[in-house]
Amino acid sequence: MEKTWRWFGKKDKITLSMLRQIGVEGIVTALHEIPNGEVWPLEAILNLKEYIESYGLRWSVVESLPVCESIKYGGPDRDELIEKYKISLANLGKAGIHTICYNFMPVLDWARTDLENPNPDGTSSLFFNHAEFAYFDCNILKRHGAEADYTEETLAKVQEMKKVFTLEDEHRLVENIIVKTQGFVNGNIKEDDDKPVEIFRSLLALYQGITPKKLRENMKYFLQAIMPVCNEWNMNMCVHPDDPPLQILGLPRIVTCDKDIEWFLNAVPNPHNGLTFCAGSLSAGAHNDVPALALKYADRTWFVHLRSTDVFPNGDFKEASHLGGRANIIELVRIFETKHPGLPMRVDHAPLMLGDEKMGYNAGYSFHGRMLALGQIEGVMATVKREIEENKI
Ligand code: DNO
Repeated sequence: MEKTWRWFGKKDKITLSMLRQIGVEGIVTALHEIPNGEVWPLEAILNLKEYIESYGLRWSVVESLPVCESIKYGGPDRDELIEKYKISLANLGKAGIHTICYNFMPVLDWARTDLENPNPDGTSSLFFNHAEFAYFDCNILKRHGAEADYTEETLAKVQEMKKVFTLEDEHRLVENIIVKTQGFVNGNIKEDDDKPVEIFRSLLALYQGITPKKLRENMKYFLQAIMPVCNEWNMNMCVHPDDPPLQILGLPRIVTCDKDIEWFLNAVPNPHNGLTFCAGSLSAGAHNDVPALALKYADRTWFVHLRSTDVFPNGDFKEASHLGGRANIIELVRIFETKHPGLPMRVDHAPLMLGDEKMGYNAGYSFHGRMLALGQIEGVMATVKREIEENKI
């Protein structure tokens, strides 16, 4: 696998020369300054590509070329937006960048309730607490009918929280769930927006009446429309699974499990329509057998995110060590190295450690934590390489 790293552009405090020193080969990035829905000009793509190459690295993957909400819910301007998307894709193809990560999650990209959940060793990790999420949904967002989506046990915990939660606790949940985890990935809510909850409510309203079936139709419509450009420019589209792979906030979520993946791959049976195999997202659903999914979908995978989670009996989950948790990364490396060698791979969502917490990195994208994880994965890759050379697998 190619060792890649998500880098947030020239403003990222983690510089390309630092990445070169720690053995990174490929860069995963985007033209973050271009608002969602606008065309990515060829010149801007080439500029960034040359900059990356001047450090002896390559621009391996675009993460993400965002799909606008209107394409997802099927708004009146979706054809116009798809045309723009096609131009951006062709420009990336012309520049020699062929792997595109995107997602089809309505409104909320990934969701966590705690960005610094302490570990006994002094590091901290990302955490998803169902009861806190329910508190946000029922008491802060005040979504109509939200209570019906939670178990009695969870609602009882929400009642307990109500007795002790301060405004500060509520602010922290809003920041974690819809601001700090979202601003840098999907642009729906930015760090300096003063009324994030109101903005979020109006975004949710766009999906009223959009069933999973409708969202699937819209995904198929989008994929069918862009496939001619993908064929022409050899563009591999790889959808990121929903994170967590569960139904949340009454929104339709359609990339959560084996059946979902099978559906979208068969709906548009072109190899350019593929998957970002995010081991961590998939592992956060107790219904997913992650190595079995890797075996089944390795040939339609174009990009791999390696991370893992521990899922607790009540469904809460925490980001685990890259060598632990339920994703089984060691087995995943074996599967991808034998079934689809050479795929770009990046580590994801590592702990905050050794001063990372003071650096203001984007949530989940620490330096020391990711560097440690990359070292661990390199060790696994070297071991698997040896196993292959000695015909042991
Ligand atoms: C979170 C990321 C996601 C991912 C997008 C891809 O850390 O894995 O935000 O980049 O969903 O479109």
